[in-house]
Amino acid sequence: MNENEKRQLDEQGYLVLEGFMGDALLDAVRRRVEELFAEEGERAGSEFKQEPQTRRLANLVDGGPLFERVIAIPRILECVSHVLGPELKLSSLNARSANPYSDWIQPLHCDVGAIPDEKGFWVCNTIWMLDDFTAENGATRMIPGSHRWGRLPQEVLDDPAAPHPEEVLLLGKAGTVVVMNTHMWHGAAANRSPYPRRAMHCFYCRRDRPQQQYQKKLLRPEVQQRLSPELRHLLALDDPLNDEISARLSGQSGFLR
Ligand SMILES: O=C(O)CCC(=O)C(=O)O
Repeated sequence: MNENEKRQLDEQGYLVLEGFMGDALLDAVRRRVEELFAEEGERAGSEFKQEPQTRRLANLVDGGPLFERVIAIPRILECVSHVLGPELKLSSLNARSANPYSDWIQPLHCDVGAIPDEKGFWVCNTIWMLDDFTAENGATRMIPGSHRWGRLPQEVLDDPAAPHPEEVLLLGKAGTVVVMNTHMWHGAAANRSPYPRRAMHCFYCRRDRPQQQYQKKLLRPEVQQRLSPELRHLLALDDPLNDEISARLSGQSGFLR
């Protein structure tokens, strides 16, 4: 990372990497995500979370070797570790597609309701644009700098779905990846266009905090068996601390809600 990138992430809370995915990766992720939406049908995302007028997929590391590559890209991990420090792990890998002509506005939130603690930041998401993000199609709204406020939007705002005076829309071309300190207030806007607006969310957290999706419970044994030591570490598959905190908090479902 160069100094400008570090400053942008520190001060604004997000960093835009234009064209990061390249055509081949973008095509492959789009194709696999649509296959999984088709396979899972009505129940897509239901094991974790369903949202009005939105298609969702959860537990994507289980969705094919492509995703095992995505979670471990060094340039992305470098940016994420700038936020979290070197002791990080995958929290979850999801996809989200806002339906055409929807009026659903996702309330401003911080991921997993996280407030920075005495050690600092502990959540960092990356948003992978699978379609262009435009002013019409439900781009992510963000409040730059709010990762430093130490408050959750639902504690402070009368209506977290209402327009915010400091909001900025995250616009960009398909293939862009945005590294986002998700203590920063954010939420998807309404998609008023005729097309779906798709994104993949590759979400990381500090190792001393629970995973949003307890990978050891959720990944099929045959997937776990083929993973390299580096991936096992990133997914915290052999980590007693993770077993203690993630297993305890997510219970039988494996999902922290
Ligand atoms: O897809 C987006 O624009 C953001 C979604 C988001 O923040 C979430 O689902 O928690």
